Amino acid sequence: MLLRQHNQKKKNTLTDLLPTSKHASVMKTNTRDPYVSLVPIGSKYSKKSRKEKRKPVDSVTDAMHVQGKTATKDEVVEVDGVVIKYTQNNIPEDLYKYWGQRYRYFSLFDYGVYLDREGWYSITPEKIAAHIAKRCRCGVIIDAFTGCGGNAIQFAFTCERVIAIDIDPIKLHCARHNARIYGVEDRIEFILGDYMALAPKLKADVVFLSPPWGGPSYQDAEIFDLKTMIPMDGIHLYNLTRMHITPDIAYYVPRNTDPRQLASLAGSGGICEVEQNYLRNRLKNLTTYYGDLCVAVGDAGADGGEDANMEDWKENMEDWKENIEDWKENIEDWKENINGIEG
Ligand code: MGP
Ligand code: SAH
Repeated sequence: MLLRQHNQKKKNTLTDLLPTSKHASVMKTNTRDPYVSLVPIGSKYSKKSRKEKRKPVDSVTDAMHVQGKTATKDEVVEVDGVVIKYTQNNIPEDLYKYWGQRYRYFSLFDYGVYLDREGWYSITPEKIAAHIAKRCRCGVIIDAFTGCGGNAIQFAFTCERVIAIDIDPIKLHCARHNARIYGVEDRIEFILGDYMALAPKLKADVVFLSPPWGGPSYQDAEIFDLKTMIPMDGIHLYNLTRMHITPDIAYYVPRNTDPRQLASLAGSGGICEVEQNYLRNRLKNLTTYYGDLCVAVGDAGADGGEDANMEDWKENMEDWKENIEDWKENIEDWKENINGIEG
C-alpha cells in the first residue's frame, strides 16, 4: 500500500497506523517525494476575488430559465416537498458549517446550484473532485453514488463518458441541474437505480465509489469500519465491483478508515494507494486507488507525473496567496470591530 498525502502540513495520525499490513508492502510518502502531487486547496476564489468574480444575480436567473422557470438567488426551491435549494435565511442550523463552505463545494454556487439535505453533507469539494477526476481519466467511468453530482461533473471534464447512478430521483434531479450549470449535462448519462442490483450488468473502464457513510456521525467512531458502517457493506460493495466490472476502482472513504482494511481489499500481494485529501490544511477524506489507478502500477502516475506535480504546486501557491489576502481582510475586520467596541 502506498500512502500519499496532499497538502500535509503536520504529521497525521493515520500514518502511524500504516506499516503492519500483511497484504502489501507499505510505502509512506510525504510532500517531498516526487510522485506526491498536491490537491490544490481552498475555495476557487478568495473572499475578495469572489466579490469581483462572482456573477451577478442575472446569471442565476439565467440558470433558472433553463429549468423553465425564473428564480432569484434568494429563492428557496422545492421538489416533491423536499428543499433542493436553501438560502442564507432558511438553511437549517446543523447545516451552517456546510453552507460556510459552499464555494468550496461548487465554485459556481451562485449560479443556482441545487443541494438537498444529504447532498450538503456528502458532496465532494470541487478541488478534490477535480483531482480525483484527473487521476481517473478514462473512456467510460461509472459514478456509482452520484448524489448531487460533485464528482460526476468533474469526471465529465476528464472522461469521454460518465454513467451517473443514484437510487434517489431527487439527487439525480439536482445532479442534472448542476451539470447543466457547468455545461456538461450532455456528457453524463443519468441512471436511476440501485447500484448493487445494476452492477452485474454494467461495463466500464473505471468505477468510482462514494457510498453513504451513515451521515455526519461517521466521525464519532474512532475507526470507521467499511463492513459494518457503510449501509450496503463496503467490503461487499468493493468485491462486487471488482468481480463484475473492473479492478480499476477509486474508493472515497472517511478519513478515520483503517488503511489496513483498505489495503486488505487489494488482496494478498496486491497493491493500492491510500491518498489523504486535504483542503485548507484540513484532512477531509481518503481516496484509495486500486488496479491500474494506483501510481505504483503505472510509470509516471495517472495524473501525469512530475509536470502535473509542478502544476499542482503552482496552484497551491496561488491558494496560499489567496489565504494571505483572506487573513489580511480578517485582520482589517477585527480592527474595525475593536475600534467599534472601544469607541
Ligand atoms: P464532514 O467531516 O462531515 O464535514 O465531511 P467538514 O465540515 O468538511 O469537515 P470537518 O473537519 O469540519 O468536520 C467531510 C467530507 O466528507 C465532505 O465534504 C464529503 O465530501 C464527505 N462526506 C461526508 N459524509 C457524511 C459523506 C457520506 O455519507 N458519503 C460520502 N460519499 N461522502 C461524505
Ligand atoms: N459523491 C457524491 C455524494 C455521494 S453521497 C457527490 O459529490 O455529490 C451517497 C449517495 O449514494 C446518495 O446520493 C444516495 O442517494 C446514494 N445511494 C445510496 N444507496 C444507493 C444505492 N444502493 N445505489 C445507488 N445510489 C445509492
